[in-house]
Amino acid sequence: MNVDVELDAVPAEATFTTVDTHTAGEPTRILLDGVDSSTLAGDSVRARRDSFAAQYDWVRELLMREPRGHDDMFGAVVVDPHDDDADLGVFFLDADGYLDMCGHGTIGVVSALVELGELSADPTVRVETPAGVVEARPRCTDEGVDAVTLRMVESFVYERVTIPSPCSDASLPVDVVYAGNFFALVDAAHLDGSLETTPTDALVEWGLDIRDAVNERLDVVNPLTGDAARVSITEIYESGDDADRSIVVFGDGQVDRSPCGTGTCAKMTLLYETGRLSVGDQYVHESIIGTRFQGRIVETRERDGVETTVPTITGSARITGRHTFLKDPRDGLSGFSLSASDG
Ligand code: PYC
Repeated sequence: MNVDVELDAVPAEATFTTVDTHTAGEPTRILLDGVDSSTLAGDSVRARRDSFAAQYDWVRELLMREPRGHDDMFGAVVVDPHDDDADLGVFFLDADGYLDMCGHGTIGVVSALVELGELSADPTVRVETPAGVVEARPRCTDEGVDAVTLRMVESFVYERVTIPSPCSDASLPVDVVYAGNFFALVDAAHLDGSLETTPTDALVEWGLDIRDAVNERLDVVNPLTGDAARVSITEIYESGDDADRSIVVFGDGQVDRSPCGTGTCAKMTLLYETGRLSVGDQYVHESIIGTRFQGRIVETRERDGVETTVPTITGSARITGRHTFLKDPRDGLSGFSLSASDG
């Protein structure tokens, strides 16, 4: 998404309140206060996200990037939902931009808000996201929220394309799958080396090259909404005995430390479509740091000629801190990255 920020719209002084969580190792900095949500126009959380991006992209840069964040920081903004049936609205941001849906972030938001007493731990909490409404079921103990199960948006296999391999002269098959975001899914067996032995930097470079190559070849249009889209995430996966494993690369080279909620759904949908996972089967997905989500396909549907799955994922988040972030009027640095292509 291209965002034009009017620099003179950035106030000299500002204060923001966040609660920070990690879900299976991946951070979510949740903005609770500091942006007047009545200025976020639009008749959906997606439109409110776009309104935020047009007016407050500097807030994303301030909170996600250095010196308050870092290149792999991830965040969420809690807003009023538009959907009458939803309990809250949430959209997602990172050091580079915005994603339509995020599983680890939704688990973080629901866990934190319930533990802070800002959301009642009803059996089902309906969360409106830019990709649609997802249902969250927090599992509570005396100590707080132990885990959250999300019933995610419908997922489908979009297309299979072949691109040049980023690391050899061979060609590389890529499955493009929608699960709230469009993914490029690649079997690590088709690349040089395994996830364990290949340096993370190389996997990140390949992930970005693969995403670029797929976006060059495909004009993606979501068949369920008619919206034009881009592949935003690459997932390089390998199979294991008791869990499948993957590395998930997005943004300007961010690596998800969690097994990626939407990525777990994309992988399950691909396995279902190729007959390797059945409705109801338990699926275990492991991240690049060894943390896990459990998943399941609970339903399949046919909509407008598209075969879709309804996946669920379960994971745990913990609060890591509560912050009051300041923008001091003497501070000329409002959020920078050493590696971001736009500075
Ligand atoms: O959990 O869906 C997810 C996600 C997307 C990007 C980072 N995490």
